[in-house]
Amino acid sequence: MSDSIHPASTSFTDAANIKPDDYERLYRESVEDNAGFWGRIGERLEWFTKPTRIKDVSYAVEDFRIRWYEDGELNVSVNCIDRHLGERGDKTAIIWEGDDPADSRRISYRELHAEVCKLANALRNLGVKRGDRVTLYLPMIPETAYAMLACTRIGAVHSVVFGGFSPDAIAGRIADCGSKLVITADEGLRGGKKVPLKKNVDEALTRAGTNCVETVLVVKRTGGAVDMQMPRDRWYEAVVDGQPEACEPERMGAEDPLFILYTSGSTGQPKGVLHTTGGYLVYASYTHECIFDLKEDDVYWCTADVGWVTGHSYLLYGPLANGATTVMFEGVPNHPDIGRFWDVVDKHGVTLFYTAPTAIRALMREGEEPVRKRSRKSLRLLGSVGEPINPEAWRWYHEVVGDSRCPIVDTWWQTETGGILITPLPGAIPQKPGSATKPFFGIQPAIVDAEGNTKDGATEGNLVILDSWPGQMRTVFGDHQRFIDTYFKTYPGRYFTGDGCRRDEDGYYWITGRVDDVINVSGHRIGTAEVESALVAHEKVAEAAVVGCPHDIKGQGIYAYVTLNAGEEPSDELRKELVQWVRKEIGPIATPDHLQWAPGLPKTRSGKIMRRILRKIAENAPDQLGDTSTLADPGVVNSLLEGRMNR
Ligand code: 6R9
Repeated sequence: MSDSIHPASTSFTDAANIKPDDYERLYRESVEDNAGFWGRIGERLEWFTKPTRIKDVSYAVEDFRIRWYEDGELNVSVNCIDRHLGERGDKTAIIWEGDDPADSRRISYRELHAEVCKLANALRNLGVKRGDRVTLYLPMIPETAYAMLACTRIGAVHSVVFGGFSPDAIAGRIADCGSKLVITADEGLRGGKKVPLKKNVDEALTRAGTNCVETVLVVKRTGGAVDMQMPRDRWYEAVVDGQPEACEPERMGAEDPLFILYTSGSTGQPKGVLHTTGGYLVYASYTHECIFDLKEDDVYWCTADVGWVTGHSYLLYGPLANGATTVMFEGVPNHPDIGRFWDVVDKHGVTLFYTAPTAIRALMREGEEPVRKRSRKSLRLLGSVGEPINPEAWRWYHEVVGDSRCPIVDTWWQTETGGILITPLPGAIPQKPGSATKPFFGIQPAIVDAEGNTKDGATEGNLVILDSWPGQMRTVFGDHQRFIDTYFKTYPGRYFTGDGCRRDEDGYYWITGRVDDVINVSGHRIGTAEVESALVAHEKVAEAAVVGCPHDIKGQGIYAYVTLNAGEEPSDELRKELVQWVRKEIGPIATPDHLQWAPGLPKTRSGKIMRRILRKIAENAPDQLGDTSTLADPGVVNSLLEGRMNR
């Protein structure tokens, strides 16, 4: 049933950017002459100096390098704004839809240019130079787009920190990249509730390692009271006021850093994924045009927050590089009511809609009525990202949201990949509910077994990518060795994705989820190690082990096993306290769904926690525990199974 095939309608296909017959041919060309292909695609950008050296890549650990368009020079803000001014100056670049439905604005490319230039000038005046890092901790407001683009204009490297992260998490990210300046807002507004952004920044800046910050710019969003510490803190409006509406763009090398985005891995603290200028923009813009079948008059809406990579590549950079109209939504899907998404679709005539399975499942639970009540007739394509979409949710999305009229692009990619790697091309590749389908141009996926042997045909195993693409991350900021060790050592000569994958007899790829210690909660990555270290930082906790568990809405939930210090007694109060503690240490997205007391944890004789067993206990699948004979103390398993019942 889940293998049912959905080709796009002929009316969609006839007008599609990539036609059914084009895919196989273009794909073959793109891998046979990879550098030639990307050389041609690179011409879509405006370069100060055109690149002649297109690709220089080696995945060999001893001779490692990833370079694209190396000798080219360009500026991202020029590509996203200036070059559209001639023909699209009055076209709407950003439709901003506020938390309150009465609050919305349209910003033309010309206005965007003026705002970005003013802020870029202000940043230069504040001493921000090419290569300096700037941390953004902002809600979904136009100033956030201005800030990202203003950084690119002057060659500063932005690090956007999601507005749901705690002061500790912000501090860690500021300290790691040594930010000179932070841009935040007085408060954020989501679902009618205020989020104390400036206060969180203030707290973050009292932590160790954050004295690199010289200036904090504060956007007035709600007008709520904040504590301005002079001379460090400055109002955004005040520094921007009176600045010239033109600003000389920095000529950046294609391989100069563009941004850092922190993401969770299987070990240690989040890593600063670094993307560079030329390859990233070529890849984000080209994938956006092909995969969303972008046309000049489309109104494109990606519901992701700019704090995640999807908000970087497919809310901001890809669409603006393509001269598109992109919707930026400040609110949440259920405020003022559960029909908000479809109200926004009707209000702005959204044609291309891109969201996450967790949102679809949450809306699905509320029934068809709120969707059917809205017209949605403008929609012509739907997209999904962040986690595997279960076939039931896919069908609901297709039949109810899209009235069985819109193709669905189930796009698989990662923070590390910069852009989409496996996806349907909507007019060319028939969809199967739950499958990300086929590789994008130039992408060579392979499935390997635990030893790294390539498995051919219909098979299942770990997903690797054999060759580079322009949007690939270049390093972990400040720790290049960690980059190589994390992604290129497990299977030498190949990029390891961390995902499991099945390939069917039609060559379609089905992502089965992470095979490492990363939990995907509502499409957001949480490292088990991060939650564990937050828990053990509590004075009463001796040890903690965290695994993912199935969750109807979130996809995966967080299941924590906690061993208390000798003399401490488990209680419901302490359980609540620890759950709150994790929220405070990392942020609400890391809130454990379950917390079980564990007198002992299942460990091998060498002391490694056997998470496989903890996962099965969390899933309540005691019959699938597998071999427990290598445990130092097999008895702990029974006590954990009993503990689960009494949780
Ligand atoms: C873009 C983004 C990456 C992880 C990735 C995988 C999961 C993303 C998916 C998907 C199945 C899809 N993932 N898209 N799994 N189907 N269409 O989400 O980046 O936050 O770094 O997460 O998300 O497990 O490895 P990021």
